[in-house]
Amino acid sequence: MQNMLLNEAIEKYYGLNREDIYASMKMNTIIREEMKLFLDMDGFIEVNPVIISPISDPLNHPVQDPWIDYYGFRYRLTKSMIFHKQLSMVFFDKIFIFSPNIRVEPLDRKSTGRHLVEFTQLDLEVRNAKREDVMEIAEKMIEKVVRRVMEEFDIKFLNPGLKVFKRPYRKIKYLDAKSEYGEDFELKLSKEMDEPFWIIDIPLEAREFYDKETEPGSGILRDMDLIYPLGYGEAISGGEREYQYERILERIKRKGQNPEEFALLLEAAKKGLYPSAGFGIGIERFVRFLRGKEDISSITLFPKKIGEFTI
Ligand code: ASN
Repeated sequence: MQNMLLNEAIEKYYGLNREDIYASMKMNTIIREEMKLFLDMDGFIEVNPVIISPISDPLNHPVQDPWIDYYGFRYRLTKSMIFHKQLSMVFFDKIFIFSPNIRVEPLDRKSTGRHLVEFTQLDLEVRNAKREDVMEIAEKMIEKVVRRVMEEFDIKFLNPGLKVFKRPYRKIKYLDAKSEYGEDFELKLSKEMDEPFWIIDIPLEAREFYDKETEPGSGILRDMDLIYPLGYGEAISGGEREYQYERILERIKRKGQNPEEFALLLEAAKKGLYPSAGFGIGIERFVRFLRGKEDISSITLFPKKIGEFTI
């Protein structure tokens, strides 16, 4: 069985269109290059990715939590470097990482076109920053990437709707969008718009415990998602962070999570974490959007597709 699947996977690999996969990987290279240039110029330090650790992002939806036996300890594979970003603020005031993430997503996400089990996000964090500061960074960085890509690429490799988007992007409150468009507001709005837009003030139940509440008990967070237009969906998620021990503990409990699982973060918070804000932007999703492709696995060399045996 395994051999049969492996043969199939190899057939598929050799069947890839050379010109097409080259364009995607070139796009991926340019995105990283421009992001790095932009962030270097803005005083950011690139730090190393963490692949395994006793602690990782719990996420807000049911995702398997794969782990390895690390000399008898349970080390998780990174789902996002959120906690390492917060910890890094002890030494740095602006950091970024090209961070490989593993998320064994539920099967019902198989047909979204924008989920890969293995992907890379450009994850960044800024000490003492507000949500609006990092939103501005995101918009400027995206503009730089789009300009370069439009210069460099033959139109046939680009999304026909691609242009330099007007800044600042529109901001829509989560609850307003939901009451106007219903549960499926994100996709509906994404299909309707031809410019990227922000969803802000996401309520607590729709997010992880680490994004900061506007004020204790408000139930609304100082966070945001960036949504691509033309139906491409979520690009970025991020926000300001809870950094005080009591607040983090309270938020973990409110989520019904086990504080012991986050002992490492809680211990650090007792010693003192800094306030910070940051976000992550998926590189493969950015390639998919810029290239105007339906399926994210078509722009990745060794895609790990949900529920599929791949190399
Ligand atoms: N990178 C995201 C953030 O900074 C977290 C995530 O990927 N879930 O908020």
